[in-house]
Amino acid sequence: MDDAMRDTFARQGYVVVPNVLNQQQLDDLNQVYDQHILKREETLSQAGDVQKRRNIGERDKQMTTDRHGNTYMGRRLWSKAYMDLIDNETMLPIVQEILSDPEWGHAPTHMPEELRPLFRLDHDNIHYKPGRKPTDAPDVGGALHGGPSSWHITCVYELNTVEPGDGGFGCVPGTHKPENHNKLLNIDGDWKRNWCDTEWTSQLPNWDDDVPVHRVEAKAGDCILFTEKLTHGTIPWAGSGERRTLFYKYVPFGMHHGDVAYDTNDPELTERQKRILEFSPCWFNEPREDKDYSGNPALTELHSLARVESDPSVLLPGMSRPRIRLTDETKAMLSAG
Ligand SMILES: O=C(O)CCC(=O)C(=O)O
Repeated sequence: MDDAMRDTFARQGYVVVPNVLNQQQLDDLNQVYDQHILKREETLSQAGDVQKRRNIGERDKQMTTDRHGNTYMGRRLWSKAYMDLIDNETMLPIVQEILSDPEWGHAPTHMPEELRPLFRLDHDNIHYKPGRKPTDAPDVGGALHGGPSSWHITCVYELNTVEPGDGGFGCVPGTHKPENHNKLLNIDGDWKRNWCDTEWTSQLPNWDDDVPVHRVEAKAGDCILFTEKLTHGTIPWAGSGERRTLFYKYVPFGMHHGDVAYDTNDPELTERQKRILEFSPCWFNEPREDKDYSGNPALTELHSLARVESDPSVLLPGMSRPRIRLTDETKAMLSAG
């Protein structure tokens, strides 16, 4: 990451990294994408459902076990080109820098230095929208979400160019910092749903001009990198072309988030890709209580240096530390030393 990019990311909470994918990579990714769209459209038209077109690519079940004895299942769009996105050569060092240096507020400060480079791909998402026709039903987009205490970051790969006014990724730059996020919290009304003026949605009339919304445009092959500390959402799609977007969401070592588990035994994966897909062997936070980890007790093992809070003294100006999700019982145990 050069200094200009680093400054932009620190100020806005996102940055567009241009020309990350070349034409060959785009063609290979789009070819697999095409097959899934065809499959999806067939299923939806048989079901008479023309609305549910946002997420494509159900997870195939692929049960497998890693060297720590954790079991995994689930993969979506999958080919050599998709595997290579796991550790894309342009994005990998940037992701590593942001997830391993506690000054950005993703990695807890008490994580030992040697573990910091070992970030993980937590899950991926795929957003698709067909080119819009005048007869299509209104598109309402998605609510704003994300906040300063999050600890994951996302690489958003655009497989088609997003033109001005098309929609897609939108955000409120600067709201990864509590000072700006609080300006949103102080807006009267449902600001999470009424954040953007489009043909089908309106921004609240009392929106705070200090926190303007960005509609982020990008060329096919660009990558929008954003921190999930940033308040962001989906702007309704008005483009005449298709929206084809991939989201790769990474967490620091030992930080549970969504915990989608990938097939780490695929022989086509490189050692580095397998490492990035594998669960951490011990943790600095605990999994969500709504998930069942009884089959994977290793995924609940706390690192011996786990603490209740990350030290805020190392943070870049205005940045927020990650929330360490722990049960009250664990907090009490750690606090008692
Ligand atoms: O680009 C978009 O549609 C927004 C995606 C989003 O909200 C997310 O990945 O959490």
